[in-house]
Amino acid sequence: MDTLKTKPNFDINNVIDKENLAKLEALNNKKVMQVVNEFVALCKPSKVTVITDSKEDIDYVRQKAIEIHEEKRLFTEGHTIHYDGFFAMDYHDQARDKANTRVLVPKGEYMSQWINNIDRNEGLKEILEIMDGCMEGNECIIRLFCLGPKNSQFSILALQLTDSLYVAHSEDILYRAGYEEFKKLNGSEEFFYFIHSAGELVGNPPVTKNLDKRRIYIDLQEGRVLSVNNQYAGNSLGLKKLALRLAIDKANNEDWLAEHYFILGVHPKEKKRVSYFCGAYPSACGKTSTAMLPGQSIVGDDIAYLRPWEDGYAHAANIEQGLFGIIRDVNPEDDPVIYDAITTPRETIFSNVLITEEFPYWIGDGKPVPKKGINFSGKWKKGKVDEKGKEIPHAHPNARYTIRINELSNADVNLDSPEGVPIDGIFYGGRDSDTLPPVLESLDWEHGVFIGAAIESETTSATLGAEGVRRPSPMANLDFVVVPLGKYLDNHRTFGNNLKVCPKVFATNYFLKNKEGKYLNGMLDKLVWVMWAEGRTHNEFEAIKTPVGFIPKYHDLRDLFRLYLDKDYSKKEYEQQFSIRITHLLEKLDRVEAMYKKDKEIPEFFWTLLEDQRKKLKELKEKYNSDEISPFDL
Ligand code: SPV
Ligand code: MN
Repeated sequence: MDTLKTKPNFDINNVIDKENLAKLEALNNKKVMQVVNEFVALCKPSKVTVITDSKEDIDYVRQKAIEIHEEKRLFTEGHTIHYDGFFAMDYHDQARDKANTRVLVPKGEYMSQWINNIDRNEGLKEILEIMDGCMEGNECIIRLFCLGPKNSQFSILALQLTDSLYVAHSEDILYRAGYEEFKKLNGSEEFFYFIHSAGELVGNPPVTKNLDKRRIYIDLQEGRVLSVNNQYAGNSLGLKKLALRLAIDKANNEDWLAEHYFILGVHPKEKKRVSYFCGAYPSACGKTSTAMLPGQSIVGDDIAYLRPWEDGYAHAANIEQGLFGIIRDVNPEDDPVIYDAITTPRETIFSNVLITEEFPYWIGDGKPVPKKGINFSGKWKKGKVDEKGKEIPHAHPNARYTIRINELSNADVNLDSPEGVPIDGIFYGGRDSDTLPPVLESLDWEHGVFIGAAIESETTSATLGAEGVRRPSPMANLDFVVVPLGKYLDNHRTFGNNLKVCPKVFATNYFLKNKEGKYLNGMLDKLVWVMWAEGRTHNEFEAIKTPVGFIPKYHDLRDLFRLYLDKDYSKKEYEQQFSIRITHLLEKLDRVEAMYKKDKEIPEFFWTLLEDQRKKLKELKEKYNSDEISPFDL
């Protein structure tokens, strides 16, 4: 490690002018001043600028991002392009860095082995050394936001220091302004804070140079996250996945939920009602396409807080107000709403796509791939390879767009409601070629927690390594859970059990295949599963009880396919999709058992449910003397 570059007697007054200092002092918050003093002294920017909720201040951020080349204007009004660091196809800053994101755990505290962690003292020493002088020569932007709707039980305030104008600008699109909210704190220390630095930059556009010193350390004790040497939003934006981790810790100590959920408004045809659903899906398992189902409304696509409400329901709020969405495969046919929003004039940040003649191109946009342009690797032309000879695609597979949800034609009317929305159901979706049917309902809330805990996703040809390997992904939240898994599952259990109106829980699987490896469902069929679930939350359909949950009856699905997709749904299709595959289900239980056995203090209800399902599946097998039982026989 280099020797520390600490300048003795660093005086913040040399880098902040009177006007900016006055903006900070107007917050009347000692802790804000203390955090700013401490980290400005450590990071040593040459200038400190405080951004209030005023239009002038926010415009300043937009302008500065362009001025320092972290963003560049495109042809369409409001559109800009930002690039994250790229040195080679396997060495870049184009995605979340799981290996270097760690929870700081105080000595003697237990942490699940599934959660990447480091001794708190050791981790703090390491990252504070890396951060010493990390903003030298750069401007530090101070921003204040509100996670969740304002003036609400959901609201949590957040202070962000960053030297990335792209970060400060993205947060403006994605989060609710909070400068005025901080004043209402009356000096309270109840807020999260995030210190971020892109570190030393190279090139034009300027990108993080020292990716080997990229660190994202989560300090639960202080309610803060320190993040350095990165720009990619999933690593850099305090309010996104970094705040989710702090919120999970807080929620698990206060009996509410902070989850990696979308929030969807479901509007059944011929009924005058809307029912709200949350959903958690591991990546590439259909989360966005479910949140954006045609004819429905979106509250959020990534992170939700859930709290018990006076009406007996759990209410959920989107802690964000924008989308940081994967742009791959957004085209007029598959995703018309988003495509329309990001190809017309409005404030939109594109990241890591190809630019030719000031227009963006991405994988799966439905257009011919341009022969050349500028992309995340600099000047690009077809056939370009990295230093190891690996072909560089025209746009990165994880390229993104950043927009406000209220710009979408399917934005839900309750997007900013301080009450959130009452939740009727929760979906857990995985990727599984041969085990679970396309939809099933849990036997009760606790079994629903089990279903969420047992989500698995199969690897696909899109990632390196063997195909079809199942990875556990509890609540699609494992990357973000910062409390031991046993505590997390128990918090889910008590949360639901204490509600007067408990959400129904559903498992979905859009990826079931037949023996020849062909998908058994069409892309749009998920609308039918969602509508069946919605009906179930209103006691409208009967169901068949199996050891692993309730499955739909044929005639209900037949009617729903007719009503929503104008499609004939045959008995044969139903039978193929909804048969109970005993051996596969037992093998899944074995994998779940093996994973959780490695952890301490997994609650008893979890093991009881596991054993109960195992026993009943075996009984079923004996009774029918068959390994695959048709739903018509049940
Ligand atoms: C995810 O990876 O779950 C995302 C994008 O939503 S990121 O901001 O990288 O977390
Ligand atoms: Mn996410």
